[in-house]
Amino acid sequence: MADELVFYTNPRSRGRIVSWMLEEIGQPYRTEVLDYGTTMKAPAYLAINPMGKVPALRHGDMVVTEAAAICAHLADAFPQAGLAPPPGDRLRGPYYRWLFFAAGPVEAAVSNKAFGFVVPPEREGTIGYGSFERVMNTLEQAVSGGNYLVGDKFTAADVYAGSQIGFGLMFKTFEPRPAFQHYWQRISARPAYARARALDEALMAKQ
Ligand SMILES: N[C@@H](CCC(=O)N[C@@H](CS)C(=O)NCC(=O)O)C(=O)O
Repeated sequence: MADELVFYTNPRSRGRIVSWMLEEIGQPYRTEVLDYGTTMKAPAYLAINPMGKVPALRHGDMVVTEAAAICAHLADAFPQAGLAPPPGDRLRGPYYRWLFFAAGPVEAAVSNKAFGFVVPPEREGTIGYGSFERVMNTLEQAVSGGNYLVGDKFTAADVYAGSQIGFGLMFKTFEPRPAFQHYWQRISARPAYARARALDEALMAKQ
């Protein structure tokens, strides 16, 4: 099938972000579970993602890796789901802004803090995220303006950035600020999130 969607994942991974996005899109897809250290590093999968990491998506003859890129691709490939402002729309800029902010500065700042890497204050002007505090403050402001990150509609930016916030609150790598908690409660109440979670829990039960 030319446009088949194949989702490569492990239920204990960032693949959960893509599970949620796929459920929001509502198109049929096939899931292939990869195991850490074995099938994830086998030649067959390295041909799909040389990083040997999940998630990855095959859409027809095209491969997309990186959870944020997969979310953005799916939103554009299935515009009927209404998960991205169309190109040319004035909200397309802010949509890119929060997707990239979450995949770049947020991911880096949170990972570095979790692993104890400290950026010397005099180098904050050089490192892309500045400081963990500045990233938290900026994201807090972004989720405080309305129900969603972009305009008044839920988008793929909420799936991706919201997942970072949800994981962060769960693993305590994010500060439990009320704005993050309220935003996460709001977006994780979506039926597609519940469906994705149930699918991932079922995959975990099989492991
Ligand atoms: N930047 C990638 C990160 C993917 C990633 O690090 N995945 C982890 C699981 S959450 C993984 O596959 N680790 C296996 C390994 O590196 O061996 C994305 O956002 O999709």
